[in-house]
Parts: sequence; structure tokens; C-alpha cells
Amino acid sequence: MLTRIDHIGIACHDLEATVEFYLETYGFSDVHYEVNEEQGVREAMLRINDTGDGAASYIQLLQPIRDDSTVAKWLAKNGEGVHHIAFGTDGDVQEEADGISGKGVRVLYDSPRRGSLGSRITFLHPKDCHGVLTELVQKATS
Ligand code: CMX
Ligand code: CO
Repeated sequence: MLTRIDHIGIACHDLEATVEFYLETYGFSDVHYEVNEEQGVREAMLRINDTGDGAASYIQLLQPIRDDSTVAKWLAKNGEGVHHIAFGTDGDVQEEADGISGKGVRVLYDSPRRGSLGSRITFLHPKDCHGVLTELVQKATS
């Protein structure tokens, strides 16, 4: 089951400047930095709240580290802004993806890949989701 909004993914040109904006403007303070080579991004996860089920909701700021990364391509076309939304699962993310795939939505990965904070992630094609790139996240400990 999808039980929460795990994060909103936002593409930016300058990770430090964008983090600074979120800290200064909204007073968020809990920041985790990570490089995901496979996804071609540097990222900052700003923890917004505890969701009460052992998980949390985040803002995920993404800066590309390679010109051929999906986020670099998206930024070149659209400029900075909301890139994807991510729903958290309370169980196995592949089982969730298989169920959604059975409803005719394209799942982008054959098996889950590594996401932020050791999570398991997969993506649904935006063209099958009314224009929204949608990520499914299973947090590391579930
Ligand atoms: N949101 C909505 N629509 C999007 C989109 C996005 N983020 N990215 C692409 N699209 C749309 C494009 O606008 C385009 O539509 P049109 O044909 O109408 O112009 C169509 O999808 C194809 O786009 P494209 O620019 O040709 O891009 P690709 O097909 O090469 O890649 C996608 C699109 C979704 C397959 C690719 O971005 C992908 O694999 N994404 C998953 C991985 C990812 O995004 N990683 C970064 C985040 C990592 C993390 O969250 O941890
Ligand atoms: Co994400």
C-alpha cells in the first residue's frame, strides 16, 4: 500500500544555494547530503516531518553531476522546478510496482534501484501518470 508522500523531487542548478533558500525561508534544518552516481545527481534531503509510521516526508533537491543524467536533460528543457513526486510504500516496492504495472502503467526499472538513505526505489512513466513522473520508495528498514 502507498502510505505517504515520501518526498517531492526538485531539480536545481546550484544545490547549496537552493538548500540555503529552503533553510532560510522555511526554517527547515535537518539536511542529509548524498551523491547517487547511478542516477547522476547530488542531492539534499530536507526532512519535513515524521509520518508517524517510522518514516518521514522530505523535500529532495537534485543537482545533476553529468550532462547525460535524466535531471540534466530535464533542467535543460524546463529550467528549475518540481521534477517528480514520490510515494512511500509500507511493504515491498517491487510488489507495489507489479500491481501498478498490471493496471497498464509502465514501470521504468525491472527491479528496484538504490535511492536516498538506502531506500529501494522505482519509477512510473510520466506519460502514463497524467504528466507526473512518479517514484515509489521503500524505506531502508521496512
Ligand atoms: N515529469 C513529467 N514529464 C516528464 C518528465 C518529468 N520529470 N521527464 C520527462 N517527461 C516527459 C517529457 O516532457 C517528454 O514529453 P513530450 O514527449 O510530450 O515532450 C517525455 O516525457 C519524454 O521525455 P524526454 O525528455 O525524452 O526524456 P526521456 O524519455 O529520455 O526520460 C524518463 C524520461 C521519465 C524515462 C527519465 O527521466 C527517467 O528514467 N526518470 C527516472 C529516473 C530519474 O528521474 N532519476 C532522478 C531522480 C532520482 C531520485 O529521485 O532519487
Ligand atoms: Co526522488
